[in-house]
Amino acid sequence: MSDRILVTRSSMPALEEYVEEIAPLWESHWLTNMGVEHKKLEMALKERLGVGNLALFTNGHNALECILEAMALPMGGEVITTPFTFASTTHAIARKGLTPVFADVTPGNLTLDPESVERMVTPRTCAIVPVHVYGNLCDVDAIQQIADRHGLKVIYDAAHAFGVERRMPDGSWRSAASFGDASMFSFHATKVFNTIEGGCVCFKDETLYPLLNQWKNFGITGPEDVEYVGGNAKMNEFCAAMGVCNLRHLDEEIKKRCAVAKRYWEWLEGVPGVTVFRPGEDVRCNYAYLPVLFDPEVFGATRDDVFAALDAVGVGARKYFYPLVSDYACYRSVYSSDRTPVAKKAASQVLTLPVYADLALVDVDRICDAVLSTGKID
Ligand code: T4K
Repeated sequence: MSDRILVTRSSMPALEEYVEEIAPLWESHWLTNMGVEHKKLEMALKERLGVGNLALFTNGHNALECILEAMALPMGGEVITTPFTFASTTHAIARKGLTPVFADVTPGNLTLDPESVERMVTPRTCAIVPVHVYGNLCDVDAIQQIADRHGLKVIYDAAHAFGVERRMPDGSWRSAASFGDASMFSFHATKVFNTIEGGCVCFKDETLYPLLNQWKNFGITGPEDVEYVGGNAKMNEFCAAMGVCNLRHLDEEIKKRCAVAKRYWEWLEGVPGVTVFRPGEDVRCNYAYLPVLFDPEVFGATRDDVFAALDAVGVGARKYFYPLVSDYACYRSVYSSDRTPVAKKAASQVLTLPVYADLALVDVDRICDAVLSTGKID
C-alpha cells in the first residue's frame, strides 16, 4: 500500500457540480444567515428524512446543545446517556447545566441497554440521550416505553445515523429521525452525508422551530428585539450548498459503502475472537463505521496489536470509542467506568477499520489480511 489509508475520507461532489451550485452567490452576495441554499437544504432534508420539523446548525454539537436547551429541562436534572460515544454527547449535556448519568450498553450493538437505563432512573431524571453509535439503531421501542413510564424526554444523538432506516410492523420504512422527541444528526466532513461542517435537529414539537432559529441567531426575535441569550450556530451558504450536492449522491455512496462493509464481513465474520456488527433484516444500514471487537484471549492479539500492525502497513484505523467518556480527565473524578462493564470491555477491544465509498475492495483484502495475520489463529 503506497498511500496511507485513513479511517475515512470525505465524500465530495464533482467540482463542477459544486461550482454550479455556489455560482449564484456571486450574484446575490448573500453568504449566510438563512439564505437560499440553507432553505433549499432544509426542505430537501425534511423530505429525505420524512420529518415535518428540522433545523440546520453549524455542526451536530451545537444542534444537540440547542435542542437540549429548547426542551427546557430543569437545571441540574439527570440525563441518562452512554459513556460509549464521542465527547460531544456528554459535553452537550454538561454544558447545558444538566447532570450526565451513565448507563451501560448492550453487547449486541453497543447502544444503550434499556434495562440499565431503567435502573438509573431517579426522581431527578428528566431525559434520556441515547446514541445510535456507528449508525446501529438503539432499541427505540424499549427506550420510549421507559420514557413514557417515567415522563422523560428522549433526545437521540443520531450523529452517525443519517440514512439509517427501520422497517415498521406494517412493512413501511422510517428514518432514524422519527424516534423520540428529537434527533440530532452530524454533517461533519467524516460523516456519510457531509456539509463540510454542519448538523441538524429533527423534532416532534413544531413550536420549537422559531425558538431554535432564534437561539442559533443570538436570540434575535425581530429587527430591534432580542428575547433570548442565544448564540451563533447558523449554517453558511457554502456548507449548505455542499449538502445540496452531496445529498444527490447519497444513495450511490451508501451502496458503495455497503460493498466495502460486506467485503470486511466476508473476511472477519466467524473468526474466533473477532466480533463484527451486521445490521438486522429490519434495518437499512448506512455503513458509517466498521467497528470490530478483538478478544485477545481468543484471537491471540489485542486491539492495540492490530492497531499497530495496521499502522505499520500504512492503515490508520481508529479506536472509536476509547477511552470511555467516563474515563476522560474532565469526568473521571466523578464517574467510574467499572459501573458500565460492557461499555468498558468494548472500549478496550474496539477498532474501527477504514470505510468510505471509494475504498477499493483490494485494499479491504489487504487490510483484512494484515488484521488476521496479527492473530494467532491456525
Ligand atoms: N455525537 C457523536 C456520537 C459524534 O460522533 C459526533 C462527532 C458528534 C456528536 C458531534 O458532531 P459534530 O459537531 O462534529 O458535527 C471526528 C469528527 O470531527 C467528529 O465529527 C466525529 N463525531 C468523530 C467521531 O470523529 P476526529 O478528531 O476523530 O477527526 P479527525 O480529524 O481525526 O478525522 C478522522 C479521519 O477522517 C481522518 O483520519 C481522515 C478523515 N477526514 C478528516 C477530515 C477532518 C477527511 O477525510 N476529511 C476531513 O476533512 O473527530
